[in-house]
Amino acid sequence: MQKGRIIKAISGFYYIKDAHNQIYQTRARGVFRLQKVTPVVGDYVEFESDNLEEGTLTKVLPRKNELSRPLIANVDVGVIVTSVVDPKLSTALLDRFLVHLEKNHIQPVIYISKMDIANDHEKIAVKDIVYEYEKIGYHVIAVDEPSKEEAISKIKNAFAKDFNQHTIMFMGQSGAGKSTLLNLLDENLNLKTGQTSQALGRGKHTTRTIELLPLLGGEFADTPGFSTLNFEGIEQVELTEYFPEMLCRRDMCRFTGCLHDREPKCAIKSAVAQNEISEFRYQNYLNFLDEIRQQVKY
Ligand SMILES: Nc1nc2c(ncn2[C@@H]2O[C@H](COP(=O)(O)OP(=O)(O)O)[C@@H](O)[C@H]2O)c(=O)[nH]1
Ligand SMILES: [Mg+2]
Ligand SMILES: [Zn+2]
Repeated sequence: MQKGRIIKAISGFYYIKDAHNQIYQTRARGVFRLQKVTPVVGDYVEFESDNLEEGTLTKVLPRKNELSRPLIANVDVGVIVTSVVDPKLSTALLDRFLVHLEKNHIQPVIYISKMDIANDHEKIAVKDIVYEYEKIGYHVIAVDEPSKEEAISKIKNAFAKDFNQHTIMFMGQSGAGKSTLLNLLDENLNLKTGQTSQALGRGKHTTRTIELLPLLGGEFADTPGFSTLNFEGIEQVELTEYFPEMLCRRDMCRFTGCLHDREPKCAIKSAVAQNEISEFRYQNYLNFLDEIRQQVKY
């Protein structure tokens, strides 16, 4: 029995990479159909093979997480790419991505692009935002260096620890700079930039297969993730868990199950009043809560 990880899946074949970076072509044993487990890219698996072309995938090991669009398992880190300008930075969108990452136990990293074309006013606004997210405990990367070489080396260093031995997904609005960032991190990737087609991948059925590729000591999925960004499957009471600065204060609310909305003696609302929780994060939270309420009506 051998162990490895599925890095690619095409028409019934699973490509498994072992600890020595050897890639085996395998097929899944029929037993999977009975067990209702469909192996996906990112799965850690057991397999049997005496050559590189005709292996048998025998077992899928337990998953840490599992995303449906794109179909991938065991993602550790989610890099949210958001530009200062063009498109303008929106904390509402950023928080939406953060909620989805938190829900799936994926460690977020926030990368702010296009610092080089921001004016002084915009740069100051970004500093405030960076401060707020760092206060929560998030890793934020916003590099503002006049020289391109220095900027690149700073960005690589900033990411190094997040990437080491990890599986990374990139997400963010179309045009935010995902492909540009990936090209900076690995010039051999040569991804096309300025393409608007992939957007969030929403709706469009794409036949493109996902593949895990090496990047700075980790692996990344070449399809920037999260197509659906609504709050389907998230309950109102659950939302607090995805705002770390609220989660750690929740037990101090007067009522269990407090939604921090109209309830009295709410620790979250006091923290907002005392500037310990930022007003804009709380507003985004309330808007998301409202959206979840509307969803329930269906
Ligand atoms: N000046 C500047 N332009 C950028 C930066 N990042 C991306 N762009 C430009 O923004 C556009 C969209 O970038 P792209 O990487 O294709 O975004 P994606 O849709 O998220 O993959 C392209 O024209 C890029 O050249 C940046 O940090 N600085
Ligand atoms: Mg792109
Ligand atoms: Zn409360």
